[in-house]
This record gives sequence, C-alpha cells and structure tokens, in this order.
Amino acid sequence: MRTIDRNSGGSAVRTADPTSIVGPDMRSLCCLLLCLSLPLFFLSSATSQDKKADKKDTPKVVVAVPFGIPAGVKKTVTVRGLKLDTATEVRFAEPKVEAKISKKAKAPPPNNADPNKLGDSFIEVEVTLPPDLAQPHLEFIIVTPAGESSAHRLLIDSEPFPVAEKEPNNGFKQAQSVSLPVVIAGSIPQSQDVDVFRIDGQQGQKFVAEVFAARHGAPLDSILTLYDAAGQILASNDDSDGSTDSRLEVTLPAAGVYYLNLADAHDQGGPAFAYRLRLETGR
Ligand SMILES: [Ca+2]
Ligand SMILES: [Ca+2]
Repeated sequence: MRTIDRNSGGSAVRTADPTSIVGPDMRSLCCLLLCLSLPLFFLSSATSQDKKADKKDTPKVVVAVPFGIPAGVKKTVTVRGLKLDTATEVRFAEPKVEAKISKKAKAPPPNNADPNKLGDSFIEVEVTLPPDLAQPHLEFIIVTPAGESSAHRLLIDSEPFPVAEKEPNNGFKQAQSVSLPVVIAGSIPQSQDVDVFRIDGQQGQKFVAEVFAARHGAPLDSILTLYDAAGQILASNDDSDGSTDSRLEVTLPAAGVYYLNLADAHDQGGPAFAYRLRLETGR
C-alpha cells in the first residue's frame, strides 16, 4: 500500500513496506535516470576526445615580431607559431583594427630545434591600429579551420618610440651609441651574433639595463654584460626574476664610456630572436 507523503509537498511516493525504501515507481525512475545519463556520459566523453583532437591541431602563437607597432600607420607583423600556414584570419579584440594576412607558409625550425619554442610556420600580417587608442597593448588570436589560438599581446608603441638596433654592432669598435633613457628594438638573427651599445655615464650614477624577450614569447635567452672603457667587466646577468630575460643594475664608478653587450646565452639566433632592451639611469 502506498501513501502520499503530504509533508514533502505530495510529490514523493513512499512504500508501506518498512524494509524497502525503493518502490516500483522509484525503480522505474532510477532506470529512467540511468538511461538518460548513459548517453550523456558517452557524449561528454566524445566531446572531451574531440577537444583533445582539436587541441593537437589548433594554431599556437609563439612570438609576434615586432613586439609592438605605433597606432595609425600600416605595419607588417610576422607571427611565428604552430599550424599557422592554414590561417584564415587574425582577429583583434578591438574591432577597428585592420589586419590582413599577406603571406603564410610552413617554416620548420632548423637543426631539429623544438617547434614549440620556434614554431613550424609563420604568417605576415598587415596591421593598421586606429590612431585613437589609449591602451598600452591589444590582444589578437589566429583563426584556422581547426580552431583558434590563445590570445597574444601586441604592444602599442607611443612616443618616445623605440630606437632600432643598427648592425654592424658586433664589438667595442662598432658599438652603437645611444643616449639614456632609451628602449632599443633589436634581434639576434643568427647564431653567435652579439649587439654592443655604447653609453656615456656619470660617476655614482645608477644604471639599469633590462631585456624583454622571453616574456613576449621570443626564444632568445639573453645575457647582458657591462664593460668599462678599458674592457673590464663591471656586471653581468643571464636570468632575472624567474625569467630567462636579463636585468642588471649597477652604480657607475666613474664618468666615461661604457659598453653593454647583449647576446644569446647559448649562442643561438634566428628570425624569432627579437628583443627590447630598456636602458635607464637613476640616482
Ligand atoms: Ca650584432
Ligand atoms: Ca638569460
């Protein structure tokens, strides 16, 4: 005999048999729920497998060079990464950005290098940022038939604009003279390249040099070395603050000429080995 439990709002069915808490209706309900949940389980399993397959084929951005461009003028940005040769669109979070893919190709890394660090393909994109942007950076994704990449950051350069590194600058005699403060945009395009910058310092002046490369996805593992005019090493730094990017800070011992050398710690180089080098003085 079944009674309606009115205390529970009349919706629950309870059997009169005190040894059984599941009556025939409840068993039917359990069967129904099981039948409904099994297809859901397989559907969910299939969906996660699809996601795994998607993840393997979805594009990935490693680095975009240059790291930043000014607003209001058309610039070419080269994006290296995985599966980019099938890219159909570069989509910015800001809808007023114009971005057109002008070239795409496979480009396997040399000497069996890790494609996750150097990419296996690239695209060239003609990008025009609207002139009235106030933020310091924008994010974009790459779209291919297999999916979308994660967001990657493109800096919006404003005045004073970064100074371009000028070759040849491979030793003290060829050092590129720069005035402080400055941000230098450069690269280590082939193995064993070094970039040397010449600065004028004051006695007791604090000098800070910081590389931004790995933090933008570049495979460059920078190392900075500061020399005095006589070629003696004053300071050196490979990795700083949990990154392979370098930073050194030194109080200059005398007024005069100093040379700062930037190189790859493993003497590697390539088109993606871009960097920005910020040089500042303080008290
Ligand atoms: Ca050089
Ligand atoms: Ca380093």
